[in-house]
Amino acid sequence: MTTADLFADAAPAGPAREELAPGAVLLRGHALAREAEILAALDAVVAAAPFRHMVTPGGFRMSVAMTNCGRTGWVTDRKGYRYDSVDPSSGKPWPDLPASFSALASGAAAQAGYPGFVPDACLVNRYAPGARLSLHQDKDERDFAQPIVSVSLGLPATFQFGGPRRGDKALRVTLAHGDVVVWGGTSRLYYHGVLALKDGEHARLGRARVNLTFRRAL
Ligand code: MD3
Ligand code: FE
Repeated sequence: MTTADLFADAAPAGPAREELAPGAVLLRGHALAREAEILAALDAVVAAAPFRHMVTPGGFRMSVAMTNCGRTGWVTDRKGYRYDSVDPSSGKPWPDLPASFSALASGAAAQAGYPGFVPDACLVNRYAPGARLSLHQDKDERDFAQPIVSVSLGLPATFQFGGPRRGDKALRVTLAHGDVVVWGGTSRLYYHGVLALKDGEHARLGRARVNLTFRRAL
């Protein structure tokens, strides 16, 4: 038995740290070390604030189902996009950010070169087969100098990211269970989206992809 054999199961598929765009760092498999803790915390968040399909200001029902945890959460309805401390479905505050979520996000940000990142919001996106997120910018946060940390769980998805203008040529990258991407610096305002999820079965999450998006919103 060689050292390579011992680590065969734990080794990420590509390089551990990959620069996708200026200021954007992909940490392949970074969330796997805390997988059980993260999935248990996710179950507790979803039990307290169930997934729902929100409506865009233009009146379209989003194919991605969403919920939030943290001091504030991202919401959309006919009135617009915004952060709100209250879950509009229940009238109660969003569940607290689990300690395991905060530790994962802060640790990944530090490893990517953004020390001192403390998220106050976690948007949880659930994709069923066919669900997609069209090209957009994240502009509802107060301080664009703060990075965004994204954690992919469940089925793999094709993530698309371009540049600062909608028409900029977009690159594609597959994000798999446990992959973490930190978007900071110049890439923070890049257009990005997720192509329609391909059907499949994931050992832990079934026919779904879940993405945790950590932000400093306020
Ligand atoms: C690149 N979510 O919730 S996370 C979103 O996979 C969102 O659910 C996607 O885009 C998802 O707004 C992508 C990766 C991500 C998040 C924010 C970014 C990439 C980003 C901000 C700037 C550039
Ligand atoms: Fe986004």
